[in-house]
Amino acid sequence: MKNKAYLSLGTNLGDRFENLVKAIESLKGYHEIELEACSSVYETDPVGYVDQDRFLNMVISIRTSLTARQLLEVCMRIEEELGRKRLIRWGPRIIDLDILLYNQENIETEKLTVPHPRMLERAFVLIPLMEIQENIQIPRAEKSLAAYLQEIPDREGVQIWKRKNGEGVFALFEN
Ligand code: GSY
Repeated sequence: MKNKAYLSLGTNLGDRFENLVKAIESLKGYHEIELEACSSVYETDPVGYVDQDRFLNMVISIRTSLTARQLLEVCMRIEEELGRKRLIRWGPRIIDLDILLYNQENIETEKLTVPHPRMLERAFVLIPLMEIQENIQIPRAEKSLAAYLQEIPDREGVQIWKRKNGEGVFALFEN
């Protein structure tokens, strides 16, 4: 499959780990999507609206024959199937599936902006992304990911929660 995309997953409601597993299983259920790599799972302090529970976050890379627009629709469908309700804009959520990167493309439409507009400001995205691809090139970025990360004050709020290749149910994510 010719396109490569990176997705960010986040959850802070219900059984957070199960939400991640279900989202990844759903993505793998599409024959147009091939899971390539998963980061570890991180527990992270909420960013934005801070009066809410801690998140589990991770990043995955996929290969896909879907266009970016189709991939967005798949992500939104999975969010809905897992029961996400959009109540408070930055508030608690069962699952959030964001497209970070799609090839090296710059996409700006009403529904989708890629690279994700806030990805370089979020330690909960940069840390798992760097784990799976440290030297990734981000369109229009002027510095390395490590340099962006150094500028984020709350990076201590991102802690490893389940290490990749660790024991147990995390193996579910492997191909
Ligand atoms: O952008 C995704 C939803 N979200 C998150 C998140 O996934 N993790 C953390 N730590 N804070 C967040 N704030 C929002 S909104």
